[in-house]
Amino acid sequence: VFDPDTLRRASSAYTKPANFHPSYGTAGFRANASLLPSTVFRCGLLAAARAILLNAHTGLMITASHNPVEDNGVKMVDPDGGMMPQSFEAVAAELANCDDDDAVVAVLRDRVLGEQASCSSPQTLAVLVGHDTRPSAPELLAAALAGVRALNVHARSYGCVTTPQLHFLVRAANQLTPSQDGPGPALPELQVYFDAILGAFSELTPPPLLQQPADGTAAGGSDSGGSGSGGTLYVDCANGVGAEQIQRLVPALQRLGVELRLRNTGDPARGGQLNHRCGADFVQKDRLPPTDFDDVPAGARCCSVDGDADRLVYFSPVGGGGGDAGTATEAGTAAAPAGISLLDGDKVAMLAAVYIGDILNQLPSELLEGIQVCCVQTAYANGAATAYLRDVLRLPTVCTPTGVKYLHEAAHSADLGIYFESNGHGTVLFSEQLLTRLRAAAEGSPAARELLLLSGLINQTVGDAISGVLLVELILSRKGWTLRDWQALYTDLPSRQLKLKVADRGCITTGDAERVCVTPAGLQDAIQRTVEQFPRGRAFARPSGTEDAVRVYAEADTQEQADELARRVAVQVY
Ligand code: NG1
Ligand code: ZN
Repeated sequence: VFDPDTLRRASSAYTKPANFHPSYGTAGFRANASLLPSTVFRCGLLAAARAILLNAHTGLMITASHNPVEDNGVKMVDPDGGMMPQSFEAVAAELANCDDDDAVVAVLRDRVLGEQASCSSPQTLAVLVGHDTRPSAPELLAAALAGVRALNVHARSYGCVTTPQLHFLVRAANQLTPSQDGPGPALPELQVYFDAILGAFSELTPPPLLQQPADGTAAGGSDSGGSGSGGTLYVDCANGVGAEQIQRLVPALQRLGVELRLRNTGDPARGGQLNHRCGADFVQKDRLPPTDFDDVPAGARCCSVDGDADRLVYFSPVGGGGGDAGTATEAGTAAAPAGISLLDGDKVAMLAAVYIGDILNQLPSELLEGIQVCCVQTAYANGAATAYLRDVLRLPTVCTPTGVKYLHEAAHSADLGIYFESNGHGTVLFSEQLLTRLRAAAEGSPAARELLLLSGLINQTVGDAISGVLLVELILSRKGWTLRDWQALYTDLPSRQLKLKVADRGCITTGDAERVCVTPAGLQDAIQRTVEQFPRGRAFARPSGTEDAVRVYAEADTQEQADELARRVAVQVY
């Protein structure tokens, strides 16, 4: 498996820039793309090594998600489709930081492969690789493939796919029975992803309506009408990988009478740039409609995904053309003064929780014996969402630090774990114990069948905007809700986020799931004293794990107060 000379030769084509010191953060390795070829090559080595160590297929996704187009990144995927365990992050960083080829060989042999270095390489293992639409993708893909092949492991590129699709494929690959045909290992095609997700969706939805409106407009271009289902859904694809993939949902959504209109699809003729004034991160943080939405009427049902389509938020444009702007604001987003009425990841989580709650209430009680349901949030969850969970839904709630790996792990420890970051990244996880019970009960209980099908519709490996759109549309249709009805579940407290450039973000360390500052001494006391002056005030500051910045979050009774609280905390941080 391990030939030092081959490895050294391959590595010599990918020299690490001298002053570059990558670390594996919440988003994997991420940096300006020009710095990354050596890092991605070494991740190729590492993914191949992990495949050998675990005797299973692994994956690599090349993307910088919602970050600017000139950045890129790489994230490792484990055989179950989940993220690489945190215990492996230090050695990943060590490998990425090696200054020369000899060090790369040594770290890989001694720190990663160990005894396996002397075994022969199995011919049946593969590393599955995907990438987003960034111009740097081809060069970094070549680096990843070279890394995998340097360890004599099969490398399979799936081209431009969403991050959740790649995670799904890695899991699916490990569930296939190995075949002896052909030169390489048997691997799934992308179609298995659509077969699974759309298959579950079509079983959950009635057959297509016999009388579709001929021009697709009869159900109304706006969500402001009384009927919750059908109508037009405008999708902001962030000029990223989502555009091509979401197009494939068109026939499925027609089953609900929903017509998709895709915007920011990366069409060169329209000149839009990846994540630039568009995409889920922009919409959620700036609370503005994305570019390419000028003609979308106020009150229309819209959603936005990020560059690699693992985040999803919904929104309605407010104001401008009149429409039901006033009502939308009244219904819930005092935090969105002009521009949009936002339904963020918290709202998606609550919608899922309400619907799943409805189903759980219909299940035979013995099926739920000993079954634990929980909802996982971070400090960024709006206080009103947390209160709604606690007081109305009465669901156990867990707060974890920012970063999907923490939320995922917490959700995984329940039988049914609902987790979403406010920025729209999340999913619903089902335990094997619950699935086994649901399978056994499905024939006699429509509710058990429904929940079982939901587990097939919802990506079980990571948050997935594609499966998220289907889930939200299904629930709105089932409940006959408009965005206004959904928004009215609870009223968000006005909030404000700030991003501060500071000399050394490392000065700030936090505790209690990032809700309090531990260092520097005195900062937390100062924040606390300030917060106490604001009715319903809450605020925290934490170093970003993905950018060289400190983030401040504040919420309070009114937008002016939330802005003022954020500003005062920012002064204390500087
Ligand atoms: P940082 O930069 O650590 O705040 C951001 C998001 C996270 C998560 C990661 C990974 C916010 C406030 N933070 O992390 O939720 O999505 O990126 O992509 O949105
Ligand atoms: Zn993303």
